[in-house]
Amino acid sequence: MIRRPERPLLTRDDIPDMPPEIRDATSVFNPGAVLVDGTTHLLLRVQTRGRRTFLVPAHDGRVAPRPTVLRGLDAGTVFHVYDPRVTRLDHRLLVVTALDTDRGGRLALWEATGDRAAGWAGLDRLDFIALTGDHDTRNGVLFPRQVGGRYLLLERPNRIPVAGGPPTGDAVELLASDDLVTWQAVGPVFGGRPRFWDELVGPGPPPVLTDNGWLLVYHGVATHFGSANIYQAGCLLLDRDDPTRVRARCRDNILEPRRNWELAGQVPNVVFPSGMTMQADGAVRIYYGAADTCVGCAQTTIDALLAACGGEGADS
Ligand code: BMA
Repeated sequence: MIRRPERPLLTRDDIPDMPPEIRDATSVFNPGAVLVDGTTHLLLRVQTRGRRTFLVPAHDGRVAPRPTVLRGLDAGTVFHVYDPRVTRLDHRLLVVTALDTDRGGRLALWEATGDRAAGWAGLDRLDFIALTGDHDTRNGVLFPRQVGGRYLLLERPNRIPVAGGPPTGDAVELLASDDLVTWQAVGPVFGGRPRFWDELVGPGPPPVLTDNGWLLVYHGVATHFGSANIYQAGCLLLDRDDPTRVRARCRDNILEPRRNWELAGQVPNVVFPSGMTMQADGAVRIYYGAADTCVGCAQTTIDALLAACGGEGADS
């Protein structure tokens, strides 16, 4: 993967004040991404000095003047809505976000319903559709098409307690739905690999259908470095018709924190892939949060990612 640009794509300096919600933003990271009519639209996670979280649309270096309006959220007490993954499905833009609630982590599914003429692909307004369940979970992402007549979603339940922090997890699972509202568990998909780069795992951007199956970029966390967890990116291939079956999986990570802005920030040593677009020329762009502080972009190709699933070619 090649960082393009070499510097952060977006930093807090790119976030205009949006009083009363955002003044002098602290950080911008973990964006969703989607290509609409040739333009890459991002949905940014912006954090304030009050450690409040807002979603903000952006494209081509332009950032919307107002945070995304969230309508109809029905999930009790919600402290934060964060880490959006944007999926284009049948001409709809659907978004899965994590929720930080008084009962723990949940996943919410939304539809982008803003006025497209406003220029933000509808991402300036999200209408709540449903929670994916009532269990503690994070890192949800919707497939871009139905499989076997059903909608599919990957999630990473939070089943591992963490002293002094929210629980985490080392297993990604598949859910299915007929109507996007009620979700049923299908089964486990992949887990962490203890003692290696991806001990904890979570799905990243929406999976992409290739001739070899569903290509999924995910994040892995190495936890065996004392207090310094290292967040990296990797990829694997899931069976086209039965995405609970892993066909191939990278051995090495494909992107790891190496630049100063990935190594240092609110949370050090983090690259967190959350958006991915495929350009007409075959280039793949992966958008990621760096150190929970800014947004990076790294470029590769589908072929290079497939090769990495076969164990070849990590050089970044
Ligand atoms: C994960 C999520 C992400 C965050 C990452 C690193 O568990 O909370 O939002 O970027 O940790 O702090």
